[in-house]
Amino acid sequence: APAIRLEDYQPPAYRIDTVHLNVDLDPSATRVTATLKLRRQPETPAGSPLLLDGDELTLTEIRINGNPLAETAFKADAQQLEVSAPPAEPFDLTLVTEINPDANTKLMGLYRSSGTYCTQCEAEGFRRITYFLDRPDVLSVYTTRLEAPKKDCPVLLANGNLAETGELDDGRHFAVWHDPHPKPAYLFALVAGNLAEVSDSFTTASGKGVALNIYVEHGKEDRCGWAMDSLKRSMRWDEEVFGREYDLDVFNIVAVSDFNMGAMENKGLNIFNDKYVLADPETATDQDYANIEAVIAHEYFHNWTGNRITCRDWFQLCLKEGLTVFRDQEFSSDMRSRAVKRIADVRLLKSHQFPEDAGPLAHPVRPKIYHEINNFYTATVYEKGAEVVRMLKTLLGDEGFRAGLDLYFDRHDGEATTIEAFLASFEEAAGADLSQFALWYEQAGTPIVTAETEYDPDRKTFTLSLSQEIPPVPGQKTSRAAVIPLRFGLIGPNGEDLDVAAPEGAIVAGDVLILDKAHQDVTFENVAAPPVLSLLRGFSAPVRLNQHLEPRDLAFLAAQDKDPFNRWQAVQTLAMRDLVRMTHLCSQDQPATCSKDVIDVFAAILEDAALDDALRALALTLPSEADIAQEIGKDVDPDAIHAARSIMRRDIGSEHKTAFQRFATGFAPEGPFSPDAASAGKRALANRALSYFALPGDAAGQDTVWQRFTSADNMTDRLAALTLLVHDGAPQKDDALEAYRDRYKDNSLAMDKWFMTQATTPGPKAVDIVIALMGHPLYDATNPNRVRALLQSFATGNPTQFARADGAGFELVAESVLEIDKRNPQVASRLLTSFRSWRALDPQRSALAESALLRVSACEELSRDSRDIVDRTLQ
Ligand code: HT7
Ligand code: ZN
Repeated sequence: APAIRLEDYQPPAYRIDTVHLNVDLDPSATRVTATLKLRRQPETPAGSPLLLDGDELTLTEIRINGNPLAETAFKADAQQLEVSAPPAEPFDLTLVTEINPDANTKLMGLYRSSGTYCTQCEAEGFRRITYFLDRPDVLSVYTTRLEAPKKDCPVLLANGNLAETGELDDGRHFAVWHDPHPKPAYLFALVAGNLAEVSDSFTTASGKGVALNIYVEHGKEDRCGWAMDSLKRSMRWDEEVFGREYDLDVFNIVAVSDFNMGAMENKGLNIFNDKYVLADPETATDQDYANIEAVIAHEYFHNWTGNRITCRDWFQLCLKEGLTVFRDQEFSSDMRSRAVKRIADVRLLKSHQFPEDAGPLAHPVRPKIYHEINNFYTATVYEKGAEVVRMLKTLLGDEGFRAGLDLYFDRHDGEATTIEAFLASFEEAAGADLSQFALWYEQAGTPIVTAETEYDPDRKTFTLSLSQEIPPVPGQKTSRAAVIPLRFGLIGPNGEDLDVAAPEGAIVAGDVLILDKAHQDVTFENVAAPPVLSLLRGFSAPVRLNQHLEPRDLAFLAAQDKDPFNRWQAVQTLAMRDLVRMTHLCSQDQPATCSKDVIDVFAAILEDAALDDALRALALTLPSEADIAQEIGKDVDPDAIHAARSIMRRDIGSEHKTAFQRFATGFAPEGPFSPDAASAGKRALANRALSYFALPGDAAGQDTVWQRFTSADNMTDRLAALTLLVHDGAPQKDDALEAYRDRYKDNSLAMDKWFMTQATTPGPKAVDIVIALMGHPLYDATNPNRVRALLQSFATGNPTQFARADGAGFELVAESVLEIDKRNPQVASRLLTSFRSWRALDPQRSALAESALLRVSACEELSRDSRDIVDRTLQ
């Protein structure tokens, strides 16, 4: 496929002002009649050909201003329609296409999920419905008429407000939806099916009533309460925090069970993966509740950041995604504990985005080139994109940030725009120069910030020497210094932040130091005694911090830092250092034990009753095996990492057995289940403690886990217990798996957790288990959630078995990619990204990974999606 480059952007030659769609639904032969009001752009010479995008389309009729077009006047193939000499004046183009929803296994365009017709048009799915200028800078007003048998499809939905409904002959009926807000085609949606409706309402700040509906398969109505509650809170929050009101009479959400991603923000008609809608205590974990709240909010917030103001081209994807992730993170922080949310977000960033940015798939937050846009819905665009917005807020302060965003909304409402326009609004409103800051959008790779300190007891000065560099990444050998806001504190001996004086201009907002050169020294005067530096508080920039702190300083920060993020970070750093040391010992078959520093810091956390429960649970969580692999960086031996981490868990657990027992068994929230953050925090702490109390091989401990499993009144506890039993190879593991399956065999989302638990079991049987489960009657290789639960979790959550020393794990995933790619390229290419860190493995393993990748690459029929990933991964 040809490369698409940002520098080649050209505005469209024609625009489409209105779109009238008439969709006559049929499972295998849906007829779409599209009437487009086209307008030649003043810069386009009269008579210039009109080129419309298509994908797997069959054109059956074409008319201009009502007159059928001569065969010589157009060329249509499955991919493109060319009208050679369209009228110079505005004209109506009518197209009739026929499509087959049942045969659409890519889940892009119009398809059926469990009998329900639904669409997914971002990024380029609308061209699978009709020929169109399928690009985000063509904004049109849509009117959609749907027609279907009433018995099969009592519910007919599209974007906007309902304009008309009516009955037709032969048991058919129709509905007309009109969306007054001009939008790009990627925000188009329709849904038709036999669905249950859960309704509520919302009154906007200016007093407008909005009907809220969630549509789900019949029988799932009572699992929509949390999603509806999250939606209403999101709507209110966006009014209160960003001054953004909703703008249609109705907001519809539809949950479907076959969906390539999490959800989609189609105007007025969000379509969701049912995983991000359905929840009750019996089937959803606390994490599921938090995810639903965040995804509902995210899609709702897109109404302003994405829909009212959209992207000029797909290179600007972070304009809507980074900003909207930032907004949903802020929402969740306000709904829950800010510190806990920040730690969770940074963990995600470090575990997903940092490896992406350090490997062959690295790209800037705003890429400059792509072959397949579907492969750019990445952690870099989303998560790093959100971090860049967060830094903007840190640099400009709350007021400057809000003023910039208000200007952006005012100035660009109804437009398709760019990162430059976004930054210009902040420059103007806050009086800032963001030209150097803009590098965050241009440069790939994670900057490494090195910090060295020196205290001069005679002059009473404390000097901080900072430097930054980005290691080379594909296509970027050198880099320029970025603007890095470093939130910091100098902590005195009693744990108080010192009130220190620093040179003019180096510091903003009291506690943020700006590093904007390759090297920079900052000297603080009148510092009475050597302080401990707490740097990068709140993870104020997406960088790797290289700062040597003595174990006693880390222990001090873990106990004293007033910044909860850095307290957590100090525990992680201590544990990580020790895990790396122990891994080296394990890889040489030498005895390894956990250091006293780590044992002691865990004691301090356990004893600190003032700490938030959820925060305490996080502080007691060891870095993951993938985190350790990332820290080691080269010649990675996943077995040694697993061994080291298991030893650390054992040593900490046996050392603090009584304390862990206390939390494990006597700490459940009281009363009936509630998903609120405080109750979830208690469960998180109890279950974390249980994992240290019940160590592998400890019969009494595992009996406690079995009791928890059988007596749990909620999914969080039940799944935590199941995972411990299965992953630790407890004698009760088979009984537990069987009991779980019997309980949940009719609930596919709950069964996904069963598949996932088994797929992530460390130990040599995992590959065989996954292969056996692929033949399980409840596994369905055509459903993306099932594939993610079994294969993606295996590839990303079972490092020792995916990277098994005989290559069987790589083979399994490569074979599966080839199989899935024939049906659903997006799901296949995402699975393929699990190979992205293959070069960091030890030579034997990396050679095996390479040969698996070459096998994939050798397939001539590979989709554009998978071809792009495999080529870049091997480069
Ligand atoms: N904006 C949505 C992206 C999305 C998507 C992209 C490609 C293929 C399928 C997709 N489904 C949803 C999701 C979001 O960020 O809100
Ligand atoms: Zn989004």
